[in-house]
Amino acid sequence: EYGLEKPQGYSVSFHYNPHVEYHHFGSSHPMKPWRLTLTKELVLAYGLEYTMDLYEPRPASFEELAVFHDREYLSFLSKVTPQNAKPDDPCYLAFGFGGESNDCPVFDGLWNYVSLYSGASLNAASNLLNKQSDIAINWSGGLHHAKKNVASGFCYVNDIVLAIQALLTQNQRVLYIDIDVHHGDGVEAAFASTDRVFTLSYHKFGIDRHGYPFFPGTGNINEMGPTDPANRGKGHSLNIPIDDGIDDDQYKWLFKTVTNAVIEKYNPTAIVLQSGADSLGGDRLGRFNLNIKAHGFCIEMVKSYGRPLLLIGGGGYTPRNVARTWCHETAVCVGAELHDVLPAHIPYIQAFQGEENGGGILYPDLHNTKRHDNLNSGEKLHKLVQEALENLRYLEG
Ligand code: VJV
Ligand code: CA
Ligand code: ZN
Repeated sequence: EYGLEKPQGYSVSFHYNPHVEYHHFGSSHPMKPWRLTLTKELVLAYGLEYTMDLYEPRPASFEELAVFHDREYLSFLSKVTPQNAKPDDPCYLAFGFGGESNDCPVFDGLWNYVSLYSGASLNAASNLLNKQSDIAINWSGGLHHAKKNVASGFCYVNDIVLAIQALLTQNQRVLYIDIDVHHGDGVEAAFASTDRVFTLSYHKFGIDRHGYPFFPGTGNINEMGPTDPANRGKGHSLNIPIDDGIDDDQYKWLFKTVTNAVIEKYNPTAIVLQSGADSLGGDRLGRFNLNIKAHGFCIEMVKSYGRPLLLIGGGGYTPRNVARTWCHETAVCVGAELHDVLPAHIPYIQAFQGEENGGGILYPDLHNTKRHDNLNSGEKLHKLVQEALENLRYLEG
């Protein structure tokens, strides 16, 4: 009815527990789990549920999370509530809570929230392991900043690390690719001492006019993981620092050139792709100028390698465009083309209507909705690609 084609031979699974959407970080906090409701409604309105296997995963257990995280940290996470939290407790700050930015607030149901999104990533990984799916999707995951004993940048538990650890039980080499506008520092740090995971992150990097680095402040081109030759993880990270306002053609060229080279050289047996939607134009926290189809191009390209693929969410702070993008990328996975005019019967349709909300269509022009000047010259990008390819030489033993 909406122009769906037959799936092109890929078995796709969708892992989602709707309880995750009812959690609130606080009224003006940019992270809004409600964007997952909007995403799900678009996916259903286009009939994409008939083209995939749907799973409603159980929450991850304490023991499952302890495969990566420290028990003391998890025990704190499982007990803290807005009522019993003591912001002056030294362990509160040490675990990444409070602080002046309040990036990681304590909210009602926090433990339930982290167990739900992590359970979905673990469920998706096990579907790839037992070959039930070629592509497994969890839009509620992708919380790439969490460390083993510290919450950071809206992330409390690192579902990506947990999923990669699961994939490593049957895969010799896992490639992690991160197109969130922020550096995937937590995943990079977790696998800094192994050559069995290669991490590749594209992100905004630089210092603003007030002297503050763009969060988290790491991920320059020369950061390739440990340099100590005794460390097995040497040269197994690649960071692509990008400036404000990058456009569709530049990003697609950059992504294609560098990602192709990494895949050819590292030859992974499974790929995990974090598809943070804060790299879109008009994102509340982002700085890039990408349109939905340019973002989706990255998924299309990675899919074309035909390796087991775990596709997960991440950032994305303009909910209507997060939903559009992840719906489009779900369609890319199953090989469907979607009609630009949104189906009329979508719940929350008003979130997509009106000039400022994208005029009731799936692919509005997001270019320069936030007027970030493009600070990436062709010359700078060519030099960046050249350096990235040079860094890849460290992969040869
Ligand atoms: O930039 C930061 C940390 C500071 C910000 C400035 N203060 C003064 C000091 C600390 C350095 N944090 C970032 C975190 C971004 C996390 C991105 C997560 C992901 O997309 O990569 C993956 C899910 C940041 N940027 C914007 C904010 N924090 C922000 C936090 C808020 C807020 C508004 C903006 C927290 C609470 C409220 N508003 C109410
Ligand atoms: Ca990134
Ligand atoms: Zn982000």
